[in-house]
Amino acid sequence: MSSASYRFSIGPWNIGRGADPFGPPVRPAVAFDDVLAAAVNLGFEGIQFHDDDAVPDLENLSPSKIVAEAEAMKRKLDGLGFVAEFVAPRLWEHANGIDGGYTSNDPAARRWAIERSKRAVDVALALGCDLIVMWPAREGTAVRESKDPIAASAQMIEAINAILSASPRARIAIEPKPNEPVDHAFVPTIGHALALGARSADPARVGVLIESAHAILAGLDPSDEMGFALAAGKLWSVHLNDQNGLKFDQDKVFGAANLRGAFDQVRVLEAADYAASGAFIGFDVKAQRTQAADSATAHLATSKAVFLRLVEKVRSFPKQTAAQCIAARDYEALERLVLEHLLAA
Ligand code: XUL
Ligand code: MN
Repeated sequence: MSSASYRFSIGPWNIGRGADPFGPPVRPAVAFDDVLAAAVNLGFEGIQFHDDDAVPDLENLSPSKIVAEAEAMKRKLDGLGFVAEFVAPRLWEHANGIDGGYTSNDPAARRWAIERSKRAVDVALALGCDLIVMWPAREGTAVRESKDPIAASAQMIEAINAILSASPRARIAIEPKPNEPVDHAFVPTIGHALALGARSADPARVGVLIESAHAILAGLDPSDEMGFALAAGKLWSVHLNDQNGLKFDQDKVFGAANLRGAFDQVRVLEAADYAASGAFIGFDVKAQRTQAADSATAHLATSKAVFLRLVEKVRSFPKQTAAQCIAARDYEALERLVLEHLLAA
């Protein structure tokens, strides 16, 4: 079993303002420097970026100015002992991406999406990281007949190849999600993401980021999704969180809805020695709308504490007894063993 220690990462959007579709923000905006201060307090060493988290207003900057600003950000991170984990092109908030980026029906929007993604590669390299996270947010449909799924698949591969060709160092971690903001996404599961990667120009540079809630929204078990990716050497980041059934993307505290499911995710990460791979543990969790501003990082602290408690639970699990249950095919006894272990102080 792994003795390596885990590295944790945070994205600025994880300290949100409490807005939801039915109400405006309820907390003041958190300055990026305050996100870094929170990361220090929480013991997080990696920073996850959208391209415009790292270089605000990049749509209005020249490519050389974008790189200069990203380099300045890297100096700030270096000074505080942080590393950039990844950069994700934020296509879904821009007007050009209103009907999707890579799979938009508008060829000019598709060209924009690819150009912006190449700029995200520039930002990543200037920040000293090589990982691009592709969350294909609006790559899908609200009206099924509005797009051609065969063409969409080819367009996704075209975009992946364009990003790979931007730098021989660039790697892509696709973060699938089955719905929201679209009704049906073109890349809903890890299987879809890995299949696209396999069909790309350089499969060795395409992997995945698994978010627990996204797998649950697809009706899948996050730990099995992780196992599938780990078996292929493709799990390059995780967004651990939780989700209470099939509804809007809740980004709940890790383990808050299904502690046993969280245990199983930690179990598979431990079994694969994920920590030793150097990849980060991120928590894509959201502070509740009711939370006061001065304690709006509690959801991150709790997620990390639960994760570390579950690492201990996995390491202290009575594996020999479990193996005997399995050998005897006494899965009722195994069920009891797991539940007693989770309930034990
Ligand atoms: C959306 C989601 C995003 C990505 C990064 O559901 O998970 O936060 O992780 O943009
Ligand atoms: Mn996520």
